[in-house]
Amino acid sequence: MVLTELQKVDYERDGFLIYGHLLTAEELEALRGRIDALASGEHPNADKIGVRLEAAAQRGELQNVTRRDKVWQLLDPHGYDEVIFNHARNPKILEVVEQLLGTEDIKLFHTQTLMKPAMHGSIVSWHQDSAYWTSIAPPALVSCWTALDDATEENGCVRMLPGSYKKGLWPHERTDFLHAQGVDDSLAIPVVLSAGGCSFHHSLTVHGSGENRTAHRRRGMVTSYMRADSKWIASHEKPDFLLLRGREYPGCV
Ligand SMILES: O=C(O)CCC(=O)C(=O)O
Repeated sequence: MVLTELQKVDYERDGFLIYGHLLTAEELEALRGRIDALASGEHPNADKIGVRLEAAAQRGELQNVTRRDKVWQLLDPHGYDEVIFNHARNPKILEVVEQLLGTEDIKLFHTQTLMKPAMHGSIVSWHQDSAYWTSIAPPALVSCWTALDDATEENGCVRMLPGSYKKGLWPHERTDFLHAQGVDDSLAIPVVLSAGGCSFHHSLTVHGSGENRTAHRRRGMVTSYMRADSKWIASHEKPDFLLLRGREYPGCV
């Protein structure tokens, strides 16, 4: 999975790369099955994983909807399932991440699945990941966004603001979530992907996604990586981050 010069130039200019097809049909099916089992409660670890429900479900408005389709986000699903863990360390993804991070020394920062169910999937506000991930310096992580379903403009694909990562940290308003201020959304690029395709983005790239009012689900599996020589700059205790490639650095994450 060696990136072409053009792909590297695109990433350097935009702060994201719409890579396209990456998973095999078998990898995709296996991943979908485990994600759905965790969301629906049928997985042996379903009661252990952190889950955020759709806002409408939290307000008690989705009465006739299955448990699976009330879920908005699964937190760190790689910690609860081997297939998802293997996806997070898929060599095809790590090879791209290595080129984008500029090092073979790579640690896993975290993973999440954003489910975006059919008919009532809600938005992800404009944000920079590093506005959330203030414990890691430098703010230069790379995420791989894997489409588990076709991601279209209609069903709420991710939208990226090209070049936004070059301006450092943008101001964010805080509610339950962070909302980047001053975004001109007419400049945003939709990341349209077929199921099994991937995009990669820098943690300072402003991005978000719209609602899903279509009859088609839009699940996205996000795996986020950092250089092993990154620093932990929070006052609370550092968790153990898994080394996926290369070597550890003393005093670093
Ligand atoms: O999947 C989405 O809608 C948003 C994804 C996102 O915010 C991320 O990958 O950091």
